[in-house]
Parts: sequence; C-alpha cells; structure tokens
Amino acid sequence: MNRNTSAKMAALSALALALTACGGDDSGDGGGSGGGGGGSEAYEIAFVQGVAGDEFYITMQCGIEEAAEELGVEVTTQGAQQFDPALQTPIVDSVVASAPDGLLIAPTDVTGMYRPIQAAADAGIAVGLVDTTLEDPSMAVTQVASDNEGGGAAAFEAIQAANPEGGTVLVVGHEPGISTSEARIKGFLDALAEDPAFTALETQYAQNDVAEGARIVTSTLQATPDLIGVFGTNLFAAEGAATGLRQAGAQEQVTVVGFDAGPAQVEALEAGTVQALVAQQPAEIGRQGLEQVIASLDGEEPEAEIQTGFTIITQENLADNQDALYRSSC
Ligand code: T6T
Repeated sequence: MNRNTSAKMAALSALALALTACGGDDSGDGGGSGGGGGGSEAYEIAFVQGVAGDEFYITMQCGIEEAAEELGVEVTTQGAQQFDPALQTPIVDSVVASAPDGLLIAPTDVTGMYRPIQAAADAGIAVGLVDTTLEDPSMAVTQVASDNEGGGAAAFEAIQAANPEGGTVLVVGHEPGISTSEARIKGFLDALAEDPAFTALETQYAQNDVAEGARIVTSTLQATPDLIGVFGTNLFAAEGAATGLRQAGAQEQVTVVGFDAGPAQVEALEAGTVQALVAQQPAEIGRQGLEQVIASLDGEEPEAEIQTGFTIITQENLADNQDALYRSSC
C-alpha cells in the first residue's frame, strides 16, 4: 500500500460509496420502448467494436449476445486490431455490403467515421452508436454511453479525497478525437478548476498503448517530482500509468485513478498501484443499444439518447462489486 494511509483509503471508500452507480440511468429497463421478450423478427445485427480484445468491448459483446438471444435476433461481432478509423472503416464498408438490418458501432473518431456510418444509414441500416459518438450523430436512431463527463469528475473527486491538501496532477488520455476521451478529460478538468489547491499539467495521450502510457508517466515524474495524482482515461492509459509508476518506484507518492475495470486494472488495484477504478456498464450499454435498434426496426420510437452509470471501485469495496468487473470472454 502506498502513502495513501488508512485515512486516505477511508476517504476514498466513503467517496466510492457516495458515487457508486451514479451518473446515469442504470435501471436496465432500456429507458423506453425497446426490447420486449422475443417478439422481434429474426433481424441480423452487426456489432463493430472500437477495438478487438479490449475487455470493455468484450463485455459489451456479452451483453449484446445475451440480449440477442432473448430477443431472437442474430448478432455478428467484429473489431479491428487497433483503435483506428483507417482500420474500422473497411470493416463498416464490408458490413454495409452485407446489408444487415442494424449496426451497433463504437466509432473510433468523431469525424473520421462519419462517412462510412452515414453510408450505412443511407443503405437503410438502423444505426446505434454505443460508447463513443460522432460530431454529427444525426444518422443514428440511438446513442447509448456512460456519463463520461460525470465519470471524469468522479475521478478527480477520488484523487481529491486521497489528497485533500492538493497538488499537481496529470491526465493521460486515450487518444485525441475519441469522444469518450475528450468527455472524461473535460469532466475531470472542470471539477479540478473548482479547487484552487490543484494544478493540472498539460494532458498527454497514451494513444491506447500501455507502453506509451508508462513512458509518459515516468518522464513526467522526472520533470515534476512532486506529482501527486494521475487520471488514466481508459484501460490502456490507466494500465500504462500504473506500469510507469511501478517502474519509477513512485507508487508511494502518486494516487492513480483509472477508467475501466478489466483484469489488469483490478490486479493493479489489488496491488495498490491504482487506488480507484471508474467501472462502466459495458454489457448494459450493449443491451440497451440493441433494444433501441430493434425498437426502431419494429417501427417503434427508439430512445434517442441513453446514459448509463458507473461504479467507483476501491480495494475496500472490490469484493462487493464483482458484478461490475469486465469480462475477458463471454
Ligand atoms: O474506456 C473504454 C471505452 O469506453 C472507450 O471509449 C475506449 O476505451 C475503452 O474501450 C477501454 O479501453
């Protein structure tokens, strides 16, 4: 355990309790007209992940597949090897060519993915945006995502609770141009601006690469030895931050809060390299996205926007929040 003494951990635990599952409609009822127990036609739905092999999207796939079985629809899932619009575009183009009834997609760039997704809508495919979004999402019948700004603010509050005296913090974003990265950073920095005891260094981006995240944190520690906190905005950024701190031997000094709760993040939490995780509800995002797309295909009015909540996980409440952890397979 690092210099987060028991008092700091108690403060974090209290905050985690206060913030648990806040920030969204996590009722799981689809928020509207979707779903409805197997009455749908045997629609074909394509799910295009932001990236393959990321436990967030794997867990989302599990939620979509479970809902698809209940609803009697077919789902196929694909994802590129990297979070990159140049790699996601041909996948969407080939989905459009195969003419499914619906497309659920996490766009990897707010502008770069507009053309292929608009082409899907133009071809009569019902589009649902899950997790990430576009600058112009008007072609989508629904958008389902976490309260990303709220999650960013909660991440700052966790660092603040562990370091009430304030200090210098660093945000490691996942990648510029991805809506979730920008929203989480905004939420974090807006909350930080309310407390003059804290200063944020210029945000850096790990480019969804753990090694790059680690490099950013070790070089920041050299330039800013009094760093007290790091916010990693997704799986890769948070894992990179934890790795960098381990390499620099600075776990005692720096509070790390990361978005997401995959196995590596949970391991870092247990080891004390990370003090809090903002766990999203990826299965629920997928389920609700599917329900709304099907509602649209059934001629019902889909819910245009649904926001899901998050859970702040600490060492203290980890045992009670096993359901919030991401899965590596369905
Ligand atoms: O944080 C999630 C997702 O919400 C984000 O849009 C991209 O990164 C993740 O998939 C985690 O790696």
